[in-house]
Amino acid sequence: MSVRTYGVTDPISTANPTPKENSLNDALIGELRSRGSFESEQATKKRVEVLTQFQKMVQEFVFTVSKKKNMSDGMAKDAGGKVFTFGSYRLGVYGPGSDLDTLVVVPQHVSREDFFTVFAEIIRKRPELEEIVPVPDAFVPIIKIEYDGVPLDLIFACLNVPRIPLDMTLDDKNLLRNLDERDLRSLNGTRVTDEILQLVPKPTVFKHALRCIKMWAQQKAVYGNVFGFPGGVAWAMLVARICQLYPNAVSAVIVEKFFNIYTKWNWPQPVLLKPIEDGPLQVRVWNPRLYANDRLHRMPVITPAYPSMCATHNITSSTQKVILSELEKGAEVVRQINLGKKSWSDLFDRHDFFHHYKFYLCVVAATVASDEEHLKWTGLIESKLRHLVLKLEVTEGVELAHPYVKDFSDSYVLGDANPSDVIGAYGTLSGQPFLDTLAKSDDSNKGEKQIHLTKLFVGLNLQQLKSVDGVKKLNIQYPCSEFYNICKGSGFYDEAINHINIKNVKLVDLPDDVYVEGEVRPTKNSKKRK
Ligand code: 3AT
Ligand code: MN
Ligand code: MN
Repeated sequence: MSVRTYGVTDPISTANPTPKENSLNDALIGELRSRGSFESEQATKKRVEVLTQFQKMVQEFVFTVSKKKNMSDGMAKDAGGKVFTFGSYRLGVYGPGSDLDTLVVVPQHVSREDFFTVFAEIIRKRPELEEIVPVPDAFVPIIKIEYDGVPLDLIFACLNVPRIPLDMTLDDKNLLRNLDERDLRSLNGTRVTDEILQLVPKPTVFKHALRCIKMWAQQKAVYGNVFGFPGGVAWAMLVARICQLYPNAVSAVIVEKFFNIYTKWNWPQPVLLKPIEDGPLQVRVWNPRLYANDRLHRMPVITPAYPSMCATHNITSSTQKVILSELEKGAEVVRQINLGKKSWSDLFDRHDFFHHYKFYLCVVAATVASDEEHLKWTGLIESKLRHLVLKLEVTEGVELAHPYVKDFSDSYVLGDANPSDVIGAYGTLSGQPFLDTLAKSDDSNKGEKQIHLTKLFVGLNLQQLKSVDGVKKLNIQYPCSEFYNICKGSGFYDEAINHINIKNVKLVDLPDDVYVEGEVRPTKNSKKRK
């Protein structure tokens, strides 16, 4: 039995699992396994090997730069260098499709520029390297690679110390003194995940419960920070808090309590894993008493590592309603599972987003230029989508604006077609015949002029607008034009190649590709609507 108290209150119950709970837990893990949540032992061994190789490459990198700075062999060797991980791998909830999120930590005399030149050169020499995309100008500068079949996200942090030994840890907040903002951001991922793991009583129980919650959230389309839902780290902290409250429970019980507790949670009371700490930096720590902005957070989930931040600041009034409604449904399913009337697989039923609403908005982003140009443009638009949602939420007649957490993309050969005709047809069922007259991009027509298209959806719940002389029409022109202004004013926008357009799409006019295999699309005659 665990004796230490984890978290900001005493536990609710320290009971050990009953035989029934143990068997429910076995069933849960079996269900996760059959849905492909876990990767094979061999694939995991491969990840460990790749990390070992990168540890060596990082030491070679630091050694090379140190020698260039005229250090002796001994000093250059002692300068060290170390890889840390973060993301799903570090949390122990990675699957076959996961990448390896890796942080490279180096001593003070090695620069970010060295990372993108000297270190990139060391990687490029390896025969295992399949692809490398350095993105030095990103908010968190990154080198994305594919190495021996494993995708890696490599980020970089330089600490204000002369040596980074192999037993180095990142928990000391004094390490953050006098660091560059980019180094601080890079360190944050590892520092947060490391703390979360230290703050849960039983890591394995936590990991299995989190796998379940992640799978549920993904199936219900309530996973994704950019779109206004909790992301991986936020869901992890939400699960971790339940683990603290039930330190001896098995994962199945954690999942049950998760739904019971968060459906009753007194939002905006924050979810904390430990008391918020002060620290040595001139940076803001989350504090709703001090900062008006922090008081706006609807479902605050606070990161434990200094400087504590709200991981869920993107949640809007609509996405909160959607999350709470899914939590309610989850609580009911779990209740039925406990009664033996349902099984875990019922918890993972796919959402009905593309059946549920009468009206949708379809945001179409298009680029008549390279794939990379389009990627930049859609990245921007996705990151701004929640501003459209926020504007819609305060529009008269809109009860709910529900953003979908995934985009859909296509590329065509433009030929003689007019981009605005293509964009006009894109995103609807009725526009498909016109699109079918164009050739889809493939390897054979790469030299011809291409149009790349991406669509995003927002489901709308509308209330009838009554005015003195009858029913008023909903006017979404204002939120849409505001959204266009945000996107076009962003510095990413290139008038010559980028386009953005929002259209109303009725349920029966949704395009076919939003439905997955085996899903029957709604038609005019199928009157089934909730
Ligand atoms: P997978 O198993 O890899 O799908 P994950 O939780 O590891 O799930 P990611 O690899 O996408 O997800 O992200 C890992 C962390 O990297 C999460 C977040 O702290 C950080 N991160 C991801 N995308 C961004 C971004 N665009 N900007 C800043 N930080 C990011
Ligand atoms: Mn990852
Ligand atoms: Mn990643």
